[in-house]
Amino acid sequence: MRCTSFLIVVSLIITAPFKPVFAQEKAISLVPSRVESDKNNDGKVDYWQFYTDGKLEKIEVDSDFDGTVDETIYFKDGKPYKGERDTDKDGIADTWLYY
Ligand SMILES: [Ca+2]
Ligand SMILES: [Ca+2]
Repeated sequence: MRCTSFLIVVSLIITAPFKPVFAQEKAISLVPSRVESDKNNDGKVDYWQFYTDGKLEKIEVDSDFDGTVDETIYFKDGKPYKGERDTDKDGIADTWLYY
């Protein structure tokens, strides 16, 4: 009986359809959606680049390193088209730049 069970298991393994297993069956995107930098080397991120499908969409900057974004630059087709700045540090943009 034991031998029969063993033979059944072995025959199932042998006749099972072979499917190779690859380490990475899913395609891994190497294009970042966000890049962060610490421009003043204080250990806190103060510069962000945002990408969609590999295209730069927006840059945010904390130019005075107080932990709050105070400048945003928007991109279209890889070129800047609009910028916003919060110069009085109230959290609301008060200066707009058009490229
Ligand atoms: Ca920093
Ligand atoms: Ca700031």
